[in-house]
Amino acid sequence: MEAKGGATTAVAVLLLLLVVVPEACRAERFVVGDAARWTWGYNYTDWVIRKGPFFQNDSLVFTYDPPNATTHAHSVYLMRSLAEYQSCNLKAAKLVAGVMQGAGSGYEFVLKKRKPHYFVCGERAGLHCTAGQMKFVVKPKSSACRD
Ligand SMILES: [Cu+2]
Repeated sequence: MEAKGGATTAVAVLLLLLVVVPEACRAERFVVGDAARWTWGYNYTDWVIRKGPFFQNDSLVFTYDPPNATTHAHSVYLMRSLAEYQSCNLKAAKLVAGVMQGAGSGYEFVLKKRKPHYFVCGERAGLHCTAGQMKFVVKPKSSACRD
């Protein structure tokens, strides 16, 4: 009887901990595309749906090889608007990480602002964005734990 009561108490404490410490309180680090990394032809919109939701102060890590004889060069740009994102129009886009910055452990972008982030690859004048599917939108949610 006593042992059963102890087990019940342990379960109650565990449940309390789960309620008090929600998972979203921790900032997380995501490697964009996981094993596929940042590359031509991968569906990053699906990746975002699988990995989300994202929270403020989470970080996205872009890893890609520097230009060489066997791989395409890649880069990371932020679009200013949904329209520019949809059309892959890079004229007003902001360079976030150049072709060399994805090497090694990659380029880490911290999602500091609670606004839509329109990420695209800017190579080949937008071709990697249009035909290569190298684009995705992330809108971090706020978390009471981080405010
Ligand atoms: Cu690219």
